[in-house]
Amino acid sequence: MKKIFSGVQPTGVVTIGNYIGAFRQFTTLQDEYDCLFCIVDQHAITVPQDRLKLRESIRSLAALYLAVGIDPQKATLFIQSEVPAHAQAGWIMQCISYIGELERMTQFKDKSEGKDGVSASLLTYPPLMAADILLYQTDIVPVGDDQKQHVELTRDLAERFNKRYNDILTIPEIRLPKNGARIKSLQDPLKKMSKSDPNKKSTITLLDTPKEIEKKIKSAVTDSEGIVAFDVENKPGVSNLLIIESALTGISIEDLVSQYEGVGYGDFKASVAKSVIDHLTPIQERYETLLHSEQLDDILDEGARKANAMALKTLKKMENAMGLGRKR
Ligand code: ATP
Ligand code: LTN
Repeated sequence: MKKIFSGVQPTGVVTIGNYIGAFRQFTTLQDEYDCLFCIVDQHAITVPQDRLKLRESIRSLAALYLAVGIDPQKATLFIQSEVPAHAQAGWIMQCISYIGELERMTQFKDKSEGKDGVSASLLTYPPLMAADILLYQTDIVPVGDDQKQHVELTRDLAERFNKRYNDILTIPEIRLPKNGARIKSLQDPLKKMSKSDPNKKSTITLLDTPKEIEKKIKSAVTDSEGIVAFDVENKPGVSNLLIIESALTGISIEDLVSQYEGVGYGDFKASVAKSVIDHLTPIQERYETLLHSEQLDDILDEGARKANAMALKTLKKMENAMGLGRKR
């Protein structure tokens, strides 16, 4: 079976952007592939995090993975910091990365531009992500559009390693969702929806109440035309809402647009909100049961055990090829 690896940062509650762009694919992929899903807490600390909130986010994210339908019998769910090989292989990947290529990453530029005291880890984030992926000899990485550059760098680093040392690492492919690879902020539809956005009105999280969802969609930025049509360039706000509704209901954008003929923005938004609420309600019910269960800890323990065994195999091969330590 081909291998899939993907990671999500525990940096706040998962948004419908994360869900549509990444999470949702995970549940269908687990039937066909050997899947590993990782809570990448070491990536989260590249920017300062509150200790208690980070702990809470890790647990919440684990429960959400399961609530959306990840089945621990089929997929391995684990926490990055519980598998030390990630940091070890991350260091090796840093050693074969060039500063220039890391400085060219748009995520680094976005997160560091104009800021004082930028951590070194914000720059070396992609080599750690490469390690995450390469340790499991991953074939496919399902992510949203914003991660394309990082997966391309991972491929370059794997090829570089294989050429320089030994043909050890599998070169992974990226898999983008057909629909909704980049859901936009509700307040600025030119920016991506991001779970760490300080403006809570910009995002809908998987744990928002129906009231919150209605309110946020009602205040979503649109335009003054008053016609529901799909035109990403000229009507980014309306188009974003159409993409969200289409992704959650499975109804095509064309069909939605014809349904909304002659309908004003007020009713359009109410209907989008209803679709979002209907989709999220069963997920939220499952989440509440899982969050405080012992079962959640058992699943994470077993996930870490399996991931450790797999990751160590590749790490040893890499260290041997490079001459690190003693031969094992
Ligand atoms: P942060 O705000 O902390 O950077 P994020 O919202 O960008 O977080 P990540 O944890 O970095 O989320 O990403 C988790 C997954 O969700 C990744 O596969 C990423 O590509 C995808 N993703 C993130 N934002 C969006 C979005 N707006 N639309 C579609 N997919 C997204
Ligand atoms: N960088 C990703 C999170 C991430 C990831 C990974 C995704 C870390 N390691 C490995 C896929 C595979 C992000 O910010 N979305």
